[in-house]
Amino acid sequence: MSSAPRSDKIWMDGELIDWDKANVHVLTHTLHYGVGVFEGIRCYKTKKGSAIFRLEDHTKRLFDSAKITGIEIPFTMDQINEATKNTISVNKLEECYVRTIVFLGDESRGLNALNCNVRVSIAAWPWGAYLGDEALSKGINVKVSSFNRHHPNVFMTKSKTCGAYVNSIMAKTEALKAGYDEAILLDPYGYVAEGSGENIFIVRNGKIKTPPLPSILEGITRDSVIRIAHDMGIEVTETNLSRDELYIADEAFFTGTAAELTPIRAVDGRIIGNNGIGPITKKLQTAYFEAFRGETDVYSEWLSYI
Ligand code: PPE
Repeated sequence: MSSAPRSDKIWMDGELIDWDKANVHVLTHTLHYGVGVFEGIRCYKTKKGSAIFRLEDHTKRLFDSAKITGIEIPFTMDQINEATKNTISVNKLEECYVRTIVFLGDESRGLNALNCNVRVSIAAWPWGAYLGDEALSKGINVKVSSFNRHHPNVFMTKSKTCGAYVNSIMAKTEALKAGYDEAILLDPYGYVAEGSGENIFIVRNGKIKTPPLPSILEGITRDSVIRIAHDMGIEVTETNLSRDELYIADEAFFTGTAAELTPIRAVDGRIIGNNGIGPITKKLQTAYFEAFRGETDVYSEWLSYI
């Protein structure tokens, strides 16, 4: 049996079933063509119990992804929100990662997907630091990928489409095999886009810059960090970043549900700042962690208690 983290029950098409019974047929349409959409969500332990971070925003993005991809989800947003909470509570998980996926069944062969059933599953499992235990405190070593991010008219970049992640996985695999921790992908025009599963920020001369939306996923952590930085009075500009601007940044970091707020300590062998976590990155990381742990009242609307 796999040693990957797991739990007891998975919500599938409206019912909670045993983890080992949550299977699909080999002719499931999404397995062949990647037409499906998903979400990654985290739930954290707080003083007032476990709380899901920005659940409603993740569910809204799931429905937006489905709309973009042309899939009609056979549940309401409220039903998905409730099912997410139930999946966490039935598995008695205090802290976990939630993977919701909308996929197409095995009712038709070939590219015509119109007759396939739309299926939904929600799984949750304990998941620690995404990029390794030391990543959050010491930073990671990254490489600009030889693969580019999608043009918005090739893959819809606002949708978390399953098949789009072939591009991310090729970039990640290339980076890992070359001895790096993660990849940064440039957009089709040559500007910095994002990590394989993270948005990216740099700090230069006390100001924060992050790539604009067209070629990237509209990250919920990205949005949270922009709000936190504004609230701290730090300027954030959404602007094109060139590869060499990464090299001369004072600080750089990734944001994502899985990666949380991970400092970048080197890019393509160039040390960034102090080769660890920079002071502004540290301040933002602390504030972000306090927000999801329910320690800051101003961000309490981001938490959905189980
Ligand atoms: N860009 C990409 C390409 C991406 O996949 C993610 C999330 C982000 C940016 C950040 O988005 P957000 O989580 O809303 O802040 N990547 C998810 C999947 C990771 C995986 O290994 O699978 C995640 O972080 O859950």
